[in-house]
Amino acid sequence: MASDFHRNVSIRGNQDFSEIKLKDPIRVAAGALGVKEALRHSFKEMGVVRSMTALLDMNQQDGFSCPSCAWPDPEKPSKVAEYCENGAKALADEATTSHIEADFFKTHSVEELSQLSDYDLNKFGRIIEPLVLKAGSIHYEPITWKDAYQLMAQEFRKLNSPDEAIFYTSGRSSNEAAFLYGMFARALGTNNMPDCSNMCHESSGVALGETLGIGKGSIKLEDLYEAEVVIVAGQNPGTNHPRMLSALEKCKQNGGKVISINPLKESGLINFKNPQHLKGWVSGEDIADVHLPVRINQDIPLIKLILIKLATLDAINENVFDHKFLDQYVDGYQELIDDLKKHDEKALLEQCGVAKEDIAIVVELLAKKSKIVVCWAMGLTQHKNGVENIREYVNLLLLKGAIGKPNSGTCPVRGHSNVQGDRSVGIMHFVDKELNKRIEKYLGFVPPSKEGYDTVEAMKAMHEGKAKVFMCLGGNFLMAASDTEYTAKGLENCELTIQVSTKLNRTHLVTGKTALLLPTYGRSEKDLKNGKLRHITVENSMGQVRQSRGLLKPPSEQIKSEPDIIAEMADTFFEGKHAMDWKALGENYELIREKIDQVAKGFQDTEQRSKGAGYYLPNNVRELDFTKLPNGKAQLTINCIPNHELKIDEYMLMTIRSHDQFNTTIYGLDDRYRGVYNERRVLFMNPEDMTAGGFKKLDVVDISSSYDGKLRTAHKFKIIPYSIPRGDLAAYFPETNVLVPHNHFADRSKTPISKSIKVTIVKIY
Ligand SMILES: Nc1nc2c(c(=O)[nH]1)N[C@H]1C(S)=C(S)[C@@H](COP(=O)(O)OP(=O)(O)OC[C@H]3O[C@@H](n4cnc5c(=O)[nH]c(N)nc54)[C@H](O)[C@@H]3O)O[C@H]1N2
Ligand SMILES: Nc1nc2c(c(=O)[nH]1)N[C@H]1C(S)=C(S)[C@@H](COP(=O)(O)OP(=O)(O)OC[C@H]3O[C@@H](n4cnc5c(=O)[nH]c(N)nc54)[C@H](O)[C@@H]3O)O[C@H]1N2
Ligand SMILES: [Mo]
Repeated sequence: MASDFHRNVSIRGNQDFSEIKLKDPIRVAAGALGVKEALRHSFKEMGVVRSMTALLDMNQQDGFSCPSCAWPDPEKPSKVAEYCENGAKALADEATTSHIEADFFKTHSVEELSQLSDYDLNKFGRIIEPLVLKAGSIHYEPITWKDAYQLMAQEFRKLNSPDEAIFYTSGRSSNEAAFLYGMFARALGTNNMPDCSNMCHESSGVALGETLGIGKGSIKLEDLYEAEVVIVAGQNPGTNHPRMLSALEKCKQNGGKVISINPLKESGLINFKNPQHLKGWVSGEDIADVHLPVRINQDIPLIKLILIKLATLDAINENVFDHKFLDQYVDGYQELIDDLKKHDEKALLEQCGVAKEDIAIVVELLAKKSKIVVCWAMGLTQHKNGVENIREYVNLLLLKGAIGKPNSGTCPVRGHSNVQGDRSVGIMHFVDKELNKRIEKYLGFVPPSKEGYDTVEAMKAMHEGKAKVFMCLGGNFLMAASDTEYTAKGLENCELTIQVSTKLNRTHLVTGKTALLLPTYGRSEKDLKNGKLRHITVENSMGQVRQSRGLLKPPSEQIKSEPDIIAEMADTFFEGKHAMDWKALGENYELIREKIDQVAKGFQDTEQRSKGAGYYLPNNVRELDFTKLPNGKAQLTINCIPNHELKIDEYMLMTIRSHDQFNTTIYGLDDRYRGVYNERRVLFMNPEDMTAGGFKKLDVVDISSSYDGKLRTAHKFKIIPYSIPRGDLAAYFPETNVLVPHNHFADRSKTPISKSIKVTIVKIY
């Protein structure tokens, strides 16, 4: 019977080792090799003509916005292509000429496909027609769009409460798609809108909201050019945001200094050749002037120590901190200074693991300079104290008066290319009362006022059988979320899972009883409707909204745009009886943008203003307006020192990205910046720890975590000696997500603890 039918699908796929090769890490990021790699990948996936057409259009003002990261484009675009190796790879991955043909799933069952690795799954190419995996079947089969919409409507109608439906969003969707999607969830009656941001920069949003009154960064791209000091903490720009290196290079040419704070000496920060101009081809130079190899999750003791030393200098010479700024704009100065006095400098030094001499260099730099920017990413957010980490860096900026002024401020470097825009137009699990009022006024329905599930709660609800329908607008929830086994059970508990996707991934194989796989356009593709070329809008990491217009021919006529799919789904469900005219919105994005202007905060005349370089959304920090915060001031905060209490045989593991992946999409098996080729299941370990623990290079080990008495194991990883602080380990995400307990996450932001997992390792052979 279908009800007790269970598909025998694997959450791991193939775990055989390939022929690993180790070389010295390539320390020079980007440069000619980066360009060569980008072109090699593009030509292979897309062919020469399609590649060159697309690459030259990417990130130009009337072209399309890069589908890779959210780093902004320069105000004056360069004549040469404004792309990086990874942007080119992301593009090649989406615009690949490989397609999954109609009879592919007839011959390949989901059970069989799940035995393959994520890398192999991605290689099959684009999904080009809507597919259904019926209850009791192990083969996807084609379904008409009309029947797919009917099936969804039917399942939504069967729910006992709208809260049995969950709507996940990955961060690649356009503002238009995300807006319709978020409003559909609300019109159905739920705020169950987990998104990838919950696993990513949610800690930044919470920390910045509490201290500065807006959950976004405060700087514009140009601010970096003449900053005196840029701190890059917990971020690997050479791999994940390569275009940022050009901005750091400009900063250095203007005399600025760059400080890297990271357990690893990441390539790019250490050495960089700019492929955009001639000089870069010849001279590779270190971007970071100082590198502080902090131990994993010990940024708070490090920054506290720096603050204590600055406070000592300030007591002698009153212009180290900006007292005028502190008096006028900041709350909590005396409390913070009093708290700093309670800490023992020696203990802090020991805890952070950084050399005294290096800290002295940084203190001297910071004491003298006032135009300071802090950039960060997952190295700060994905810890139990992720919110506190960021607040501690904000303390530094506020004490120096480096907030809301030119060339100073906060720069949380976003991940997905439109993750910030999605939140701005209404993808959120929490309730924004002002937004709800505007929805009621301008969209004509009453949205729910009960908080919905975030990612962690969504996993739990599915696991406990409280959710019946799980829809994903992009992404790969199974592999991106923590605790893979736990999450898989949750997905399998659902009656219907719906994936709006471009490429095949494991969340398409480990599904609800019935599953829909709905193909959609990539960012680079032409969105033609009734002969008219449509464009979408996106918001970059610095709050700038601009248009994006694809130019490549989509791989099949059966593919639909995300707004089309959502609008048709809504129209079928409501049968035309809803205050919103879903059909009209799906056809005409200008109407969606009108609604966004009315409903989403800060959007105004988007149709016109998003042209060309686009426009900035309002940002109170840039105006030095803290009226929404207690006492109308920015907030200094007191943050506790993280205490991990590692047992004698325990290490601290961070799960990071290789140079050849975009999140769960694995482009290749090499990480040339870390010198590892042809293998991803590797564990980076300090050579002294290896000796102390009796491990040798390429020993194969199982890695286990044990939280709340539950043992979780990631099998078979090869040990690689690497320059990493003692006691710390690093391995790649998503292979190690099985180790991250679903119920351990950052306080208040609920971001999983993917960067500080306590583990033990056991040698297998
Ligand atoms: N090519 C490519 N580009 C991407 C992505 C991709 O997968 N591939 N992903 C996109 C997304 S969604 C995101 S969110 C970003 C992610 O961008 P990053 O945050 O740069 O990505 P991670 O690999 O997770 O790297 C985290 C960095 O933090 C350091 N780190 C870990 N723990 C700590 C700590 O406790 N303190 C400090 N100071 N540092 C620490 C690690 O050594 C590593 O250098 O990149 C985006 N861009
Ligand atoms: N252990 C550990 N876990 C992590 C992290 C970590 O550092 N460590 N990082 C976390 C972070 S920062 C993030 S952001 C999440 C990422 O989580 P997700 O956003 O859920 O994952 P992605 O791998 O980016 O999703 C890739 C899939 O998106 C689909 N796709 C690609 N482009 C499009 C498009 O244009 N439209 C649609 N509809 N679909 C598209 C493709 O089918 C592809 O397979 O993972 C998180 N998980
Ligand atoms: Mo992310």
